[in-house]
Amino acid sequence: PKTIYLKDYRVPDYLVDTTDLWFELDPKATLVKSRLKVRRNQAAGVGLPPLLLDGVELELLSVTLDGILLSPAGYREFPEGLSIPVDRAEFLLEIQNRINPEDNTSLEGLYLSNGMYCTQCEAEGFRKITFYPDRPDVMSKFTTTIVAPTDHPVLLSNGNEIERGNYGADRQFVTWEDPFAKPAYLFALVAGDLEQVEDSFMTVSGRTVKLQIFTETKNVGKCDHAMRSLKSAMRWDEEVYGREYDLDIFMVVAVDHFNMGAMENKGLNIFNSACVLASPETATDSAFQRIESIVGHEYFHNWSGNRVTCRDWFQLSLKEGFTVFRDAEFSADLNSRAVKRIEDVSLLRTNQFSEDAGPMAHSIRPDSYMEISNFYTLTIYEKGAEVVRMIHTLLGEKGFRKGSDLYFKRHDGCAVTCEDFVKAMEDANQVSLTQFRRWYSQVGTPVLDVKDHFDETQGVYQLTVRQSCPLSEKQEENLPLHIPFRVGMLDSTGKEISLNEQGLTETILHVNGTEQIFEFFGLKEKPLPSLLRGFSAPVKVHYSYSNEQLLFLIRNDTDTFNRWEASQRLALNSLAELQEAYRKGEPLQLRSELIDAYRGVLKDRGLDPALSAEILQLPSEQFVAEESVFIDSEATVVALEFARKAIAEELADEFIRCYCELNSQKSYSPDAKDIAERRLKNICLSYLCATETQEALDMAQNQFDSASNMTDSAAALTALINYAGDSQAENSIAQFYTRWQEDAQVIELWLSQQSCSPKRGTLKNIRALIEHPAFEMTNPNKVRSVIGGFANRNFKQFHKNDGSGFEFVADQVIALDKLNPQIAARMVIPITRWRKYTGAHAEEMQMALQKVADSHVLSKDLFEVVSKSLG
Ligand code: B3K
Ligand code: ZN
Repeated sequence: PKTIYLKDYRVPDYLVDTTDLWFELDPKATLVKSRLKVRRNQAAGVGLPPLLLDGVELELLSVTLDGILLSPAGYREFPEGLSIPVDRAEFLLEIQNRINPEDNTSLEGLYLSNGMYCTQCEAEGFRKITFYPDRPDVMSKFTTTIVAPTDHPVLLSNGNEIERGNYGADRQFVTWEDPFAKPAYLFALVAGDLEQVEDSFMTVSGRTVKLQIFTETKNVGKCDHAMRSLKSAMRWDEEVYGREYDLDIFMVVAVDHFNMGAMENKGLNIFNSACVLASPETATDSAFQRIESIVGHEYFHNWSGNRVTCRDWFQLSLKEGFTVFRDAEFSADLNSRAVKRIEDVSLLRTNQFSEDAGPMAHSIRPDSYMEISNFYTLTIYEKGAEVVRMIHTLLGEKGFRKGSDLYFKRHDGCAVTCEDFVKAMEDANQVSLTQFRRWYSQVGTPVLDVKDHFDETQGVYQLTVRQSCPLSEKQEENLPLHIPFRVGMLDSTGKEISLNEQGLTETILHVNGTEQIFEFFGLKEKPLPSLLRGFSAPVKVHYSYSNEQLLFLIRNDTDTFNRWEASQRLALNSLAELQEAYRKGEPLQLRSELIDAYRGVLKDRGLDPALSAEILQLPSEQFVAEESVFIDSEATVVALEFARKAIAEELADEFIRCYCELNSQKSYSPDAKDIAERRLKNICLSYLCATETQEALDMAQNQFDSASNMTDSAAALTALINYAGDSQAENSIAQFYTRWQEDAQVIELWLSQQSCSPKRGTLKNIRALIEHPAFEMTNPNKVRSVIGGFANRNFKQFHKNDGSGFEFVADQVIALDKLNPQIAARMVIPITRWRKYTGAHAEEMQMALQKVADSHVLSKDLFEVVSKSLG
């Protein structure tokens, strides 16, 4: 496979003004006819080069140019496309080809899911449908006719329906027209026997938009939450960004076989069922929240992605980073802002930071790739969103809005670059973001080393900030970044200190050099700094807080995020000590500060339960691992298990009291307050069960037997799986399956609960799960539940010292690659991080990876990841 470079970007030679498509659907032989009005792009230069079209796995039937059928000598077909010599600057090109949706297990292009036809074109899936200049800077107006047998009554595509009727005796057709020019990656088609849930939305200018969610009949009762979320998102985008919806209809379709969460196709969003369907009985609180945020995310793409799209795929973060930032703010406005921030930062630090430190590290605007599908990463999405958030921080709410207004106005209907986004932000605010731009091109997680000094006689407090970024072959030189560093300070009574005459207690320090000193005057005593409040930049901060100071911050900081952050640091310090003791063969003992902190949180009735829940959670094994220079997996597991149990035993009374207080029987609502209370309650239950006492397990069993919502039911089941004796655990697993076997979303949860269990998730059980009738290797959700759950979230079993976990994953990856390369390339990631492990452990991971490399001719997707990790 060859590498594609950003520096090689050239504007397209030809543009396509209109695209008329005709589909005659058939599982094995779908006929596709396309009619393209093609025009030479003057901006590309003089002369008439051959027209190059992308096409993969297509059976070409005919090519017609301005009505003249070309003989095979009139064009050249090659493995991934078609080249047609042309002699005029404008022409009508007609192509007919056949495709096989049934055999398409890559879930890219046109494929079948439970008998329903659907498409996924981003990034380069349209070329699996027909020959086309499949690149986002070719934007065209699409008209689509779908012909299908009558057992597929619902026929959908982008835009508005303009015609329908019978086609012969036993077929029907529907024609759709999308008035907005769009790149092929936003094309969509759906055909099936679907039911619909309908509602409407009145836009700010008084237009009524029809809203429809399509799904299989059995799921019509699970669409309410998505519909509510959609309407909230439409309102929010009007209010916060001044963005109105632009078509008369907005459709959402739920699909069971889907490679990712959802897809923002113009007017016809296609969703992974797991990201749209929910009811209190079947979906957990986190599923409710995920649905709200993904529905918002896809809806927001209509402006940040569709109306203004990407020039090329190196600019992916232009739409994804911005849209993640938008959906995060949407969720923060609708729920608990503090918790949303904590969750997002947690994800970033655990998973994006490790991506930065791993073999696939890239900047948010990468400069090369082999397979673009591999670059739908946490770096592009989450770090990209952090970069947009920093612009927001630097410009302020109003300035940012001025910038986004200008961006949308200037570039509406265009395919643009990250540079255009930054430029609009600059121009609207008359500021320079020259140095800030380095965030787009530099790889790696920056580190801020902070030291302080207090001059008692002068009352001057100095913060010395040094920035650095680990170098790698990806980043041989790092220039200083512009980092907005939000700080506050506490005095010895826990009160905030004014940092200037106006009494401001918080400030943003502009860190932009390698080393800088910031001074604060008129202080009576040495303050305790509260650094990087709200996680104002995606960096690591090193400042040596004592454990007493961390405890003080947990209790007194006014920045909610930093209270949580202090609890994480305190826990990490304690875990590091336990690991050290374990390595030395000394007796393990957990620090009293951590217990004191947790006790304080459990006793503080005034504290927001959402924050209590966050603070009471120990860092995950994955985060502990990410924070270590070299990972000792055994010591990591031992330390966490020991800490969990010690906390549970020490605070058992407090956990029981808190659990009982919150264990009400009120009816389910997915609002922030109720979610927080359920979360706190279930954290208490989980700690209690870690003691493995009969009393605790009885509580879990009771909750499992009587739960009226999936959050409580699933939490109880997890506790039983992880801590109850074999027969009690197995009974619950079986009972749960019997009750929910018909519900795909619940079964996905059930699968992952087992594969993530440190106890039950032994390899033997996981192998059995793969053979279970509920498992399907061609369904990415099931693969993610079992294989992904095991490799990403079952640290203990996956990292077993005999290497069996790695080999198992390698075998699955090999099998998957032949079915679905995109998913194979995702599942292999946990074994590519071998360089961070020590000794035999690293060797075993490397061997498993080598086994994948040697197994067969790898897909482009898998080849890129494996070769970069072994190299
Ligand atoms: N834009 C899609 C992602 C497509 C991934 C293709 N491999 C979903 C989203 O980010 O909204
Ligand atoms: Zn997106």
